[in-house]
Amino acid sequence: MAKTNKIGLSKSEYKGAPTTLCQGCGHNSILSQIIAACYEMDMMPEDIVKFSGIGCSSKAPTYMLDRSFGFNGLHGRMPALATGALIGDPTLTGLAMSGDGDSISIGMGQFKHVIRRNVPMVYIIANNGTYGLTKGQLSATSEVGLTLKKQGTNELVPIDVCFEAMASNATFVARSFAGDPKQVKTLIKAALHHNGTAILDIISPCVTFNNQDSSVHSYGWGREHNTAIHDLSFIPARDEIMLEDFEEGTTQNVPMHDGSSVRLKKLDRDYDPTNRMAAVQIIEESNADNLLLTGLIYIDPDRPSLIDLLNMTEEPINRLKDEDLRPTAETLAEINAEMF
Ligand SMILES: Cc1ncc(C[n+]2csc(CCOP(=O)(O)OP(=O)(O)O)c2C)c(N)n1
Ligand code: SF4
Ligand SMILES: [Mg+2]
Repeated sequence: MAKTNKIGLSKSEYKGAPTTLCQGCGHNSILSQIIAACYEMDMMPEDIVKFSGIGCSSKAPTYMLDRSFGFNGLHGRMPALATGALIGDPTLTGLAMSGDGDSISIGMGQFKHVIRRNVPMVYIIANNGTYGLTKGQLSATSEVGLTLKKQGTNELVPIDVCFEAMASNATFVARSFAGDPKQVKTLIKAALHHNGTAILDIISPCVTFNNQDSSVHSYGWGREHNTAIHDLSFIPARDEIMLEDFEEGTTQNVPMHDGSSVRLKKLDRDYDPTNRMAAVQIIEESNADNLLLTGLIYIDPDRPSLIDLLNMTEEPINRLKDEDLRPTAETLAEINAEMF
């Protein structure tokens, strides 16, 4: 008998079709952590809706959660369809997977606006600094000096995913590395409980087109330069936090809107992820110091999401019947009268 979680599902019930991504691709490792997080958090797959655009990263949702809803949209246009779908049914948990090309090149406008609206969804950017699916062109996150077989050397300054998210007033910004599965899983768990857009920039090496040790999106560089800001754990609402578990002065507990919390244990630096200025500064500093700084960079658990602001009906609008939606003749007459 396979082991099951609290809702009686085995881990294999969170899987999808067999992957067609290259062996060793960072995206495969992110998929395994999403599957593990949803299983461990006892999530019902049918309560999740997956979104993606175009790219190897955007193909990836096919290889997980095959009992969940899913929508594979146009290149770079996933945030708009996710916004519409989640307004249609805000009871679903939105889980988006995209790439640096999909979100930061062609989809940059959509990326910034979904963040500004704080649409409640997990938004993973599997960032490999290249267009993997179309065979290795430079992307908007490729570093200056990166030389790829197909395009030669990049001379343009890269766009930093986390910095752009901060500039758009994101309420959850984290960076991780596909080579650090434990941290990836913890951040996914926290992101799934955030009431707003949770941006996860995960460095996810493309082993076929951009994995030379000198590349900042390679396994070699990541392992060499990965520096965690803190040690993270996620505590679901059902697991009461025992105060005596806290070593005073060395841990910080960030409560989330649903009663769960993120617990941060200090490592080398004294860093508070609820401080916006500190977040902007740490992103800039880590780039200047050539570090892959990973962890929860910023969180604001209190800002209302788009769904909170829209004052939605109790019943999701995709389940309302015609008679609930159609105004009566008297109401229409009143509206018309107000206009003259
Ligand atoms: C409108 C449009 N332009 C260009 C393409 C070609 N195209 C397909 S995937 C892709 C880049 C994907 O890169 P990324 O999002 O980084 O995904 P990866 O494959 O690296 O995971 C491009 C340019 C397309 N499908 N549609
Ligand atoms: S081409 Fe690159 S990004 Fe695409 S599946 Fe292969 S390793 Fe992954
Ligand atoms: Mg890419």
